[in-house]
Amino acid sequence: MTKTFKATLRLPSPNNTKVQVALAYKGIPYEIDSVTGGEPETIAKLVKISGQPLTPIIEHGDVVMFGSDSILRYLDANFPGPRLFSADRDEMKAIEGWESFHKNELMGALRPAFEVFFGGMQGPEADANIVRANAAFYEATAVVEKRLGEQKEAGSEWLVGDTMTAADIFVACYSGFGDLPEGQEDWNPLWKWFNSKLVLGDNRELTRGLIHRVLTLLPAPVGV
Ligand SMILES: N[C@@H](CCC(=O)N[C@@H](CS)C(=O)NCC(=O)O)C(=O)O
Repeated sequence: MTKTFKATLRLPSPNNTKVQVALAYKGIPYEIDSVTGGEPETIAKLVKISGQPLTPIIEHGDVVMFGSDSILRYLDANFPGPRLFSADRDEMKAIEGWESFHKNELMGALRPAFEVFFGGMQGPEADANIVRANAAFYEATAVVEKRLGEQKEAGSEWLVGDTMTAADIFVACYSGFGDLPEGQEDWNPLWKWFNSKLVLGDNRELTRGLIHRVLTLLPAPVGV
């Protein structure tokens, strides 16, 4: 009997959309339990499932996992379909390099903007944070654009190798805040707000294309 696959997600947060894109790419059917906010009952529920309070969490038969990047590895090691990681040593290291890049450079760039949205910051302090986020985001996406330029020369439209991998998912789910595919900005207030504040900017056409190719795999999300 096929084991059911359940994903407990706080959408549209990017660690959660990473899992949704990976599930769609691999063609794995799943049920979503969508949670919002941090009410004590919600936290108690997440801790009861996985022993910790953050999402994403997945349940697959008797297996419970948390941590988006671990979940992507679990999906790749246990399900057929297109690969998220690579059998090639250099490509695997490159994918892990983008994993580190999205957590440090991209998330670091976006942090001041998250502080405004979730911290209720207003006025000149908020404006300064948005300027800082845009400057850091533009600098970080220069690295993505450069790599995609090299890949284009080599005949690929992806960050590593010739097909979409976890590297593209990591980068696109975070960079999407700067340029969502047409219409997706209306899916939830978080994306609408980011869409009005954060810009991908000029000379980012390859990055824009990557974001859109990856994020079109998302089913319509619910959430903040
Ligand atoms: N390293 C974890 C981070 C998980 C995480 O920070 N989840 C956020 C949503 S993106 C969360 O649950 N936040 C709720 C909170 O901070 O209370 C992962 O990659 O999944």
